[in-house]
Amino acid sequence: MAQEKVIKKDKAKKVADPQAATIDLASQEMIQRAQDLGIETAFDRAVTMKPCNIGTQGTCCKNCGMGPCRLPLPKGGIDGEDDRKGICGDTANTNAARHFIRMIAGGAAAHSDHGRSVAEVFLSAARKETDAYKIKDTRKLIDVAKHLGIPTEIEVEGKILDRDVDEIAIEVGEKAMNEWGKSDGELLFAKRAPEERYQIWKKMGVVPRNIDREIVEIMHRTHIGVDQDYRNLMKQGTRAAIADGWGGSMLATELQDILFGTPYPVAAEANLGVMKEDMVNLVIHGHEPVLSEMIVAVSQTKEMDDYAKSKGAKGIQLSGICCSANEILQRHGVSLCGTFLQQELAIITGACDAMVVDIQCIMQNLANVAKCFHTKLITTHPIAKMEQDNVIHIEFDEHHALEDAKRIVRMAIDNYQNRSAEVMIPRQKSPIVAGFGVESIEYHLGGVFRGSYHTLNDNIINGRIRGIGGVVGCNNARTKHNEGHVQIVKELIKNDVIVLTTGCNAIACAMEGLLTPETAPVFCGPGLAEVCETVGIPPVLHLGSCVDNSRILLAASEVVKAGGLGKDISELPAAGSAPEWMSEKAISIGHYFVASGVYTVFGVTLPVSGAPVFQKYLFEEFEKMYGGMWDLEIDPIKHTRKMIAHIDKKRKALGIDKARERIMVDMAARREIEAA
Ligand code: XCC
Ligand code: SF4
Repeated sequence: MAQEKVIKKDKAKKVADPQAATIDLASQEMIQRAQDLGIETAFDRAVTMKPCNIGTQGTCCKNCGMGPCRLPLPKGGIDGEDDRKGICGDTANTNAARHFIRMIAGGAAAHSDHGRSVAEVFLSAARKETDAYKIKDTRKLIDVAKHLGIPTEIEVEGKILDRDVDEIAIEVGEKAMNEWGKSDGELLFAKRAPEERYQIWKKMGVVPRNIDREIVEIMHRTHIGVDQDYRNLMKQGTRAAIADGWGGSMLATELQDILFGTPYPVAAEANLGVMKEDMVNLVIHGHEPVLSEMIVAVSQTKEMDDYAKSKGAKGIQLSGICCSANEILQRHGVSLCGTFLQQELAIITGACDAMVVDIQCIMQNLANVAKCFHTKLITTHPIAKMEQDNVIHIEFDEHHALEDAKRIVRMAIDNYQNRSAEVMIPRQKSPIVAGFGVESIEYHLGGVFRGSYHTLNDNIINGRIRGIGGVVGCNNARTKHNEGHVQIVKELIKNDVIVLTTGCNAIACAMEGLLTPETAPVFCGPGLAEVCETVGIPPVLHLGSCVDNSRILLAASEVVKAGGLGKDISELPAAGSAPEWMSEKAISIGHYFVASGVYTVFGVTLPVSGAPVFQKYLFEEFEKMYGGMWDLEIDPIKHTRKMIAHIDKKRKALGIDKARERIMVDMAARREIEAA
């Protein structure tokens, strides 16, 4: 009887409907293939495993051994006083706020620890302890030195001379490292925000002291019996999120740029179709570009190319998943293999000879999928291993970086001949132009000599560009892969909102073909199309990985500095969005956007609905304090409408709403003339 039950259950095991799981044809094909081969993917598990209703509401506390204390919202809502309590007496607000800021801590820790690793490599490069890494962008080094309060000139016998670059680099490395744990002072980059913003943070008491401390303090304050006021909890959540966006993430971005080069526009391709049947496919996945930089360098050598040819392949095809992909795309034009939800699918092609992973967003199920093929799955980071016995660990160390990278590339090449299962690479791929950043936007919109944000500002003021949308974040298996990303971005550009993108949203846009200048006349409203066509940029600008959301903060600050659009980020006609978020990093990003004055809308879900008072605090009260606030909107069209309504509200406050009406009339009139 019992056995029968098991069999019945097994038979009834549901799998994902590929068409319902993703809008991407390549992914549909691979999900179907996985099912045909009896291989389970995240898409299948998402339909078989229901999310916990109480966790979804954000009101399940397990911060001590008396819990978990679950405080679901009653079916009919709260009638009268909300008397829900955990054993310790925590209210639903405390419960949800604790959970929310622990997510911020998790995300801020992930970004910042990544930044710390980069800073360590940076310092050893500056001290010349490694041959593999050298300071690449000295112009940016000088710029960042200034923000860290490091002198870049020196007076010798009454003359002002440039300081030695190596000396500056060492000091930048040391000063940067100090930002994680210094004993006094405050986060140095906080002053890179517009003065008004900095003063708001000062007034609210949320200027971070150092990066680590704000994260540790969250763990302390959410321990049983410490901070039990959701407002005070969120104050610390805010301080830690700022420490991420303007600290750990920003340092990661800046030091990576100095070390590996500041991105400038590059052409590449995106989607599983970038893999090649007759080449060695090495897929790089994760977030920290320290190792991937070396793999790119090594795999481009003649030695490795010859070696690949000696094994019968035509060469080595690198491609990337998640943000390691974005990093090497931005700096080297390496093509994108796919988003977070396509990681298993890359292996299911049967053509992935090796997948090398570092940290973050790496699904443990990769090991199970790799077992079904010849794929070598290689972990490389001391803090990110997998228990399965088919996983190979090659611990990466900056002191023998080139050797490690060579070992990995060789392993992929050696494995080329072991392909057994039939190879099936989807055909889909799209051309893209990526590699944007604070510097290249300035360059493109102004030219190298008169590079500035004035052109962008002018076009916002005159209404051709309605506003700026920062659309970022993950994929989430609980919602149709890429649907929200693509719909929201298309709707924004249709309404003349220029989009700055990072992370998996950028990859989704890339796959959809939105990252080319040619999309402007097809998808954009007339104003944005005109600007993009004149300047020759795509309407959706790929700014990089998730730590590179710091570029959006700095771009926004540059826009404020260029003038005419108010004195603070909160005055800009801009809005943020994470249509398909899932990681704790996204919560930290969302919150530092909010803390920086940006209205930020998330899709899918937000773990606050079980505590309506706390939710109202985030969605409404925050605007009064910081000018930015949270929102949740699952429907992509309504989601975009809300962003645009906010942008229009800001245009009106700036008194530039009329300009747009004029220009739209002008353009309509012009079109009529042209048509006549
Ligand atoms: Fe991960 Fe950065 Fe999210 Fe994509 S967007 S799923 S965090 S890879 Ni960062
Ligand atoms: Fe329950 Fe309070 Fe312990 Fe959380 S801290 S598990 S609410 S008793």
